[in-house]
Amino acid sequence: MSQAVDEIKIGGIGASRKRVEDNRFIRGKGNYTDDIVLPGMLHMEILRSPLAHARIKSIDASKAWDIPGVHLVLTGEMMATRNLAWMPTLSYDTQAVLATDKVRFQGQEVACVIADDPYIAKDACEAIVVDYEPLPAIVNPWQAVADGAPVIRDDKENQPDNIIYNWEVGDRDGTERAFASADLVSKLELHYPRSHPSPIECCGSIADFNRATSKLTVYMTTQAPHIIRAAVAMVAELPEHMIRIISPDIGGGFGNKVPVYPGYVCSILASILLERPVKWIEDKSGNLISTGFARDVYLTGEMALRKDGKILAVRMHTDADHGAFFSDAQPSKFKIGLMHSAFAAYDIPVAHLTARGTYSNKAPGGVAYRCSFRVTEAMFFQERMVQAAATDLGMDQAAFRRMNFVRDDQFPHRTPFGFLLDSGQYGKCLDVGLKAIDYDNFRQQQEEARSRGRLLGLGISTMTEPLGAGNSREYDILGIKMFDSADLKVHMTGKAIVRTGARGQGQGHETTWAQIVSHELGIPADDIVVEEGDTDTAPFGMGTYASRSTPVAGAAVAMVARKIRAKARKLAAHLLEVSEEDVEWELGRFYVRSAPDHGVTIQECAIAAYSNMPDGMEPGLQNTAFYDPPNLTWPFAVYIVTVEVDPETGVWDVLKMVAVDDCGVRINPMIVEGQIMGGLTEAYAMSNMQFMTFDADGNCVGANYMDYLLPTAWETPGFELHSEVVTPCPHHPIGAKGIGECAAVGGPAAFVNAVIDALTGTGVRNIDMPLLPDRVWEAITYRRDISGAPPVRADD
Ligand code: MCN
Ligand code: CUM
Repeated sequence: MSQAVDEIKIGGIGASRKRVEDNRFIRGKGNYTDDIVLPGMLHMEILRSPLAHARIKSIDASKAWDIPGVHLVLTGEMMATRNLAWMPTLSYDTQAVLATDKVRFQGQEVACVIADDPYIAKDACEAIVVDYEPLPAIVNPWQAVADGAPVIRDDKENQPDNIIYNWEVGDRDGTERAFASADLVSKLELHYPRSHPSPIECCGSIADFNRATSKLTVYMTTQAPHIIRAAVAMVAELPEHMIRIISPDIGGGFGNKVPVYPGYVCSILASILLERPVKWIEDKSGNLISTGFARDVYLTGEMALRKDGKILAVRMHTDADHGAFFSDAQPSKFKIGLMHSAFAAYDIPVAHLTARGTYSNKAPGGVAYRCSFRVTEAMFFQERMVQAAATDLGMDQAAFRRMNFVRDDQFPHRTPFGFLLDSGQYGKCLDVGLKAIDYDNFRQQQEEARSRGRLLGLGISTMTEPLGAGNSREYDILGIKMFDSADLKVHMTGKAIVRTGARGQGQGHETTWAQIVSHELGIPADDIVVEEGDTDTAPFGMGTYASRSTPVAGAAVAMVARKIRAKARKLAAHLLEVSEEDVEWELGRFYVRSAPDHGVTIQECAIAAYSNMPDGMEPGLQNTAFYDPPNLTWPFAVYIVTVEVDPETGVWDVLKMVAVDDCGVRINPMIVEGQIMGGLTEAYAMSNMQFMTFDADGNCVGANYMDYLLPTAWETPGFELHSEVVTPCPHHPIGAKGIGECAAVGGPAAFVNAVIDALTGTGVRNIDMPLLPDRVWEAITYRRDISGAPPVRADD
């Protein structure tokens, strides 16, 4: 007699199942790109430009060719003969693969050497003599648009200046009118500095072209293998079915592994030319100086306020410094990503956003480091602006937010920029957070401490993040609609394999996708293997970024499991000798409605699909589901931090941090908590210690791990996580919303707000991140705002 199974026991939704991938990771048995060794494999190294902006007068590679063990030296000139000196970017721009005419940022790829081993290749790179004629460098948007500024992209026709786009969204006139009727207008200006994801594993690829079969296999650190396959097909003009992209284990992505990098393209061309596998593994400095930059936006805005605290309108302007090539990976329709998600959680009648993108002599930016397309900047500005407005009004920080939040009964809520929020309980999240931090009590302590010259501060930050692009109506990358798919095969013994087009980089997909199948079918999670990352076997998907995997691929997993269940129901009816309408489902089994004891397990249905199917039924138990989400999912979070600032040194310490995240139904609560802790750690690092900027010559200052500090367990504060608020996503098959980035998105403003709050009375409105001690000290001592915008003096 069969029985329903216990969902938590079989590792279904809600089970804090240990991550199955960790079995190999913690034993050192992961299989990363650099672990792969192919017979006859050669090694590639890249020569990078020491200058930020310079004309290339000549490149002499003869000495490199002479070094024993060197097989090939690639230069821009050679790439050009194959039409590969330039490649298209994901934002309809072009990017140099290897420089031909000019170098446009420090660290730009100038030449590649392919040799027997990486050391020979590196030495040979140093033997290449490049004659540069230096040009003035541009390191911020004001220099970019100044009269007489050198045109960085003189390679492009119809590009007379350094402006990439001017974009706007919202209601300009309505916003004007609302401002005219305001009692008070509050203003804020800040710079969100460049930041870098710095995953432990750098980027890399092994291209393996087989002349006999015409097949190109590329092992590659990519978060989006199918998109890369399409890009390689277009760039290298190879037929797509002859390209196989394999993304093996990834040692952290955080957005760094979304773009197409010159190193990938060069290794592919080298393998085609040499007919041998060619491996390129980026070194740490190469990774830090040339790939994966995020942010670098200047944000200004104004808020129109009524005396009682009601927000009447918001006006925002963004100047985005994209570096030398506009290579953002983002939906085509939105020039500045989802910046217009700013203020979504607040019930604001009308708003207007303008954005201008400019080129500079910096590495291409726009990788949305742990961020759904610029939402991090949007939420940072939002929460810094909200704090400034409450301060200007003389209102309590929590009360001001509560008064303006979208209320529970307003969902689905249309924002002034046109998004449709799905669901949420913002007030409740705030209540939980305030209680956890003991808000009223802390405010009292703060007063008392102040009277004794001690500076305590409390910072609140909230965030709501549009996660799960598409729907395909509005979201595409280079015209390819954004949706995902999942493939599920149930073997005859009831074990299964599920594959998706997503590609986890440490998020735990191998654990959680199995849990979704368990939830839908009652098959124990341990009986289900998850596979991602091989374009020859995985179904199509847009990849893993923007925390879109659960909202889209995860939904596809649920939907394909439901298709399997529908077929299993027919098999059950056949086995139970009743009509399908008389069959009921409970987790793991079908039974006869009128005789509940009379049932069959899902495993019995599986074997029947191979051994005892009804006449006329297609045998087997496997299927594919494509999922085009009807809307984005909108998780919400409240982060509250208390700090103490030392007025003598500017050093600040976190006293306590609480996080209240509502990401709808949690598939695996432990994994969700891990995601939040990781995100908060990165948020802390960005706000506190990660310093990387540019001097007037375009030198990347701080492109080393002495200045750009990676947080360790030693300095990272503890976090108190709260999971009691759960608002299921109404349009997601299992009610889940994304979570992967939320804490990195909403976290930074909490830390900065706390430090600024500690400085109450000094008149300081803003200190740009990172809030290094010297900046905080200077703000306190001279009672002034501190800008971190480049250029800085080279000795800073
Ligand atoms: N999850 C869950 N319940 C939910 C939501 C998510 O159990 N309601 C689980 C998921 O099933 C998945 C994990 O949490 O195992 C993250 O899911 P999701 O929010 O869908 O995010 P993605 O899987 O799409 O991951 C992308 C996101 C991004 S964009 C960045 S950047 C980032 C992040 O994940 N990079 C990471 N977290 C990272 N974590 C690690 N370890 N390494 C990275 O490179
Ligand atoms: Cu946007 S960094 Mo993540 O989206 O890969």
